[in-house]
Amino acid sequence: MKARAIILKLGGSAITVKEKPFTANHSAIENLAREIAKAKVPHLVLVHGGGSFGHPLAKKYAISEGLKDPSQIIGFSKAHNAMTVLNQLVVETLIRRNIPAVGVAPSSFIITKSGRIEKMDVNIISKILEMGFVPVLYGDAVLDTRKGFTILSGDQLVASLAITFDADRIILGVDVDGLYTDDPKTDPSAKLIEQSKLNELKREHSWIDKAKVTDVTGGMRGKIIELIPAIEHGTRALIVNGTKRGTIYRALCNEKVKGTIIERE
Ligand code: IP8
Repeated sequence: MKARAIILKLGGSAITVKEKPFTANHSAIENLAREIAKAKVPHLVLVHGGGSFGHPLAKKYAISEGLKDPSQIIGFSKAHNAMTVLNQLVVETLIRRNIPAVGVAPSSFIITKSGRIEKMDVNIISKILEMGFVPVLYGDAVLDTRKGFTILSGDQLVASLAITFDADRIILGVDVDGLYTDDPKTDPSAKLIEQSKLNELKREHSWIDKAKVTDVTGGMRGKIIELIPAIEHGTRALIVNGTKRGTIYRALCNEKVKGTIIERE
């Protein structure tokens, strides 16, 4: 039987130094590349976030709000370009580990409508996977049929790819151990939710159903909300700490690992 795809998202918080604009966390990228190389999983799709490359420019030029003023146009180019720089860094590090990585710009095959993916030409990604390459995509500044342009988050992209490729699992590598009952960075009594069925999660955490994707930008809650369509489709989501050594390797190999697993049933 053909192995189902695994979609691995390397969060911007795990691969860049968030508080320092345009600063990559080289040692973290090196570690991740080593673990990905060691795990050798077939049909792997990589997606990375923007971290301190894409986000400062996206914010400065209000790219998510769409084209409202001509002064934003150069900002779209800058935000997209910053992401290609980070992507190149990630791809080069993977290639050094002998992983046949191929960077693909989401803005070259995706168009959104009011911030949501409207058209996605996945033929190239299918062919890349079929040939045994590892496509490396990212959250990007993309064109939008209503707003002119916007920011497509890596999380929305991950869910959409998981559905398109009927992925076995999504692994989100972030800078905390998983989904907590509260923000563990500000609330030390927050507890890690280790395993959850989507319905239980929705029952216990009202923010999941009530919030609209657009109201919850970024943060763990925004990520979970983005993943819901893929989980409903039947893809398991695993949220782990991508900054802890060995975690991504174990998650890729389907070994037990500290984190949050969310599944349909
Ligand atoms: O870090 C956003 O991707 P994310 C990418 O996955 C840009 O939300 C360009 C800010």
